[in-house]
Amino acid sequence: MRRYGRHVDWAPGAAITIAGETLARDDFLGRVHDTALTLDGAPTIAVVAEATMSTVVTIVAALEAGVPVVPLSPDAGQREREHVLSDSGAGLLAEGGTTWALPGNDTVPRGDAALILYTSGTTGPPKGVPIRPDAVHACIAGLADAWDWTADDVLVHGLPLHHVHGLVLGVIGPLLTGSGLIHTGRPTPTAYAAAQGSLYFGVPTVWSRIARDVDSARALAGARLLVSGSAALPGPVFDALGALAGQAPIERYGMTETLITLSARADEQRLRGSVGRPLAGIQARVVDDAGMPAAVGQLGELQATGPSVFAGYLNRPDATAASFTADGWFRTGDIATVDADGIHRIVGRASTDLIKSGGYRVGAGEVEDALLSHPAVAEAAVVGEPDDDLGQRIVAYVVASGVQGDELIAHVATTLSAHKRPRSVVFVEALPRNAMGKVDKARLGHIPPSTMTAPATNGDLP
Ligand code: MCA
Ligand code: AMP
Repeated sequence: MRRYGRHVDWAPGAAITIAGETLARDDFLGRVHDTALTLDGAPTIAVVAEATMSTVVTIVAALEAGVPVVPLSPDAGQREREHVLSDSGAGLLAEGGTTWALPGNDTVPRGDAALILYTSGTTGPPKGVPIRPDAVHACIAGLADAWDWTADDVLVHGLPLHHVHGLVLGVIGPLLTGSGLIHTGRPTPTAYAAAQGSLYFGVPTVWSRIARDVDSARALAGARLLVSGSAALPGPVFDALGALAGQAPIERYGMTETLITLSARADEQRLRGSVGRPLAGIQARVVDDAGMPAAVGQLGELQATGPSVFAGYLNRPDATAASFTADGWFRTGDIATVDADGIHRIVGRASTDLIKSGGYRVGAGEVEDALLSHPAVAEAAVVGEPDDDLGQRIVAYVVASGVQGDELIAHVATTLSAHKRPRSVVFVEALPRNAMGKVDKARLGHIPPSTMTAPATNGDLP
């Protein structure tokens, strides 16, 4: 271990490549160290998380300097960006190699988080999740143990850098384990195939696109371990990769709030649909509706506790209180089973208002609010419908007049972010409601649309 700064020991190791730019490990850490010196004592820094070397250096340097980092989605619209900047109290903003002070915020005292990541709930704007440095270390140590992840590995992925998957696992992971990193810029099948690494990360959409691209899938035959996470890996994709790449991916499960809690192990048999066991230091339990441990094989809510679980949302004591049980376990909201061998399966989510599309968590309420902010929209209800490529596609049912579907899709993309945009808009005369007047989302999709639907060119899959 070589010590840089006061806060982190980065491991020596192999080169770092970000979207085509490569630096030897020492050169990378040297640049990080120089930048960290300029950030000493700085307030919380928001970083527009483009997949570029200079952005990665800035993020890692802030971590080294002990300055909390708020990664911003590069495609965040104005409303989302303003919310994240004001809610986090970031005093600096780094974008495209330039860093400037955010007036009004630069004197806000910073907390002790390494990262503040924003994640969606069922309603309202995204919530800030402060992630402690020791939580990051515990998570990577647990994954290194489960996956035999060492400095001999070269990790390949092309995931976005404003979430746990791409940033904590995908960038900080290599810097703590010593493995090399090739970030492919975008997670395309051909880029994954060309990289020829030993360890690969992807969301199910990425794995399913690779499985459909036979040559790229076959090119992964030399890899040591393929890992899937962020959403459920479809069984046919698991099977196809097993046949084409000679190995199926292992699955691991986690949340922004908890980091990774469960994973299949590299040295165990690969089981379709299983997310394995708790990582070292993590405890998990499946609890029935009465709050009692569910019997083996029975459905219940997955709850977790351990060193990588967060302590509470930023500025949201109400949401924090609702997320923990009386005995201090985090309520994931995911429905799971555990078998007699301690192997977990994720079966679904308790709320239909949290959508997973392409591995991104999107709150239905957030998209509905964005749609309602358009003057032509009177009512809106948003659901996730099954999709072969994205897992779930965001579909909006709206009561509106004088507007086309593509305009509403663009409105959401520019207000929130592109991945939160509905892939299609269905215009209806009225939303189905129950006796209490609440929208009955179970009946959406079964109501006759009115004459207008969004044209298929706006993100509709064939
Ligand atoms: C299209 N675009 C638009 C519009 N339509 N932009 C503005 N307005 C519009 N109307 C643009 C987009 O900006 C983008 O541009 C391009 O079209 C395609 O965008 P998108 O549809 O998002 O791409 P996709 O191909 O469908 O994306 C699939 C994906 C992506 C690559 C798999 O969903 C993805 O990266 N997912 C990863 C999510 C993830 O990492 N989740 C981790 C969180 P451009 O090409 O310029 O971008 S979960 C987590 O962290 C936990 C702990 C866990 O378990 O891992
Ligand atoms: P996020 O907070 O964006 O990190 O999303 C966390 C959510 O992703 C979890 O609550 C799960 O619903 C989902 N998730 C992550 N990994 C898996 C997995 N391997 N299988 C099924 N769902 C997953």
